Amino acid sequence: MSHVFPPVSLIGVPTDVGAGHRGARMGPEALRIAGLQEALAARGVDVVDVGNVDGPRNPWVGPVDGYRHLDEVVAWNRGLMQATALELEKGRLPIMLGGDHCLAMGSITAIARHCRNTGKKLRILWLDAHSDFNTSNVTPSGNIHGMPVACLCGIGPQALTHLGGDAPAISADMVRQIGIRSVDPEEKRLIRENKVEVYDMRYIDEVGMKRTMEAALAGVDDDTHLHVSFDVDFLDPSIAPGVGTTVMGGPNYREAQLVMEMIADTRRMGSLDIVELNPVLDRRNRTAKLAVDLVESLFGKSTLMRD
Ligand code: 5AB
Ligand code: MN
Ligand code: MN
Ligand code: MN
Repeated sequence: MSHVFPPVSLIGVPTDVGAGHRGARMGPEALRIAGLQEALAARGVDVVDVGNVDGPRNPWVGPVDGYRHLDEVVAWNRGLMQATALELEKGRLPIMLGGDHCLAMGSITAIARHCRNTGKKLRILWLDAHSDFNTSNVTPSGNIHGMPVACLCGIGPQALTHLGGDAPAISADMVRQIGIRSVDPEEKRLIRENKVEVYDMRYIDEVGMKRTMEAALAGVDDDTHLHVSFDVDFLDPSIAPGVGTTVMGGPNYREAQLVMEMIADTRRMGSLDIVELNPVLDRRNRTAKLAVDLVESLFGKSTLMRD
């Protein structure tokens, strides 16, 4: 193998309290059954499964003051923040097995603090059909999985913006969003106001995935911690049906694989969220298997003779 990856810890986060569909809570098991740990071990990665973070059940009630299940989302993220910090302190690369995308608040809050403590620059690649930059005033759904980037940037309820003590956990200039094709009107305004760098599908169509990734990875160096937040709905629904919020016109298999290979080539990935996988909506665990395949590419599996 061309290079050795850091040891990996799989952290299950069986939550769907942030989503508009139930079922993402089964995502961690689906990823395990699809053979994530075995696939990484077969690539020579030292990988342990630390089990699941605990959190409250999904009460399945409507939004209150623009937030659905806010207390539950806070509780899940407090637990995950601690679990993530523990693995980072051991020098391990945490992989969050989601679970809905609200969990990125807990993981990234811990990762950002770790970067501050170790003097690393943080770069976040947000692979998603959605920008996840809504607030309680503008959200069309109240679903908090549509709000994590805004909350991490300090825009949101105190309980979520201050998960790690101080706000904001990150600044918008750390974020690169790739694959975006569904942004709510007011969310668009917030994205522009906060100057989030977005590589939407039109950009990818016009410029190509290779140059998109070169732009998104520009400036990543030896002192960078690269965090990948992989919302499975990033992928075109024709290859990834097992998600709650499908949007047509996403990256195909080859484009997605190139994304992962180019991230692997940087050798700077320090953490990964795999989110929004919903086994209830999947067919024969196909989307979970695809996610595992793409994670193998993130860990250096190449289609070409480059190993
Ligand atoms: B996901 C929508 N913008 O806020 C909203 O899957 C969808 O984590 C959010 O990207 C999708 O409800 C959240 C319409
Ligand atoms: Mn999404
Ligand atoms: Mn998302
Ligand atoms: Mn979704």
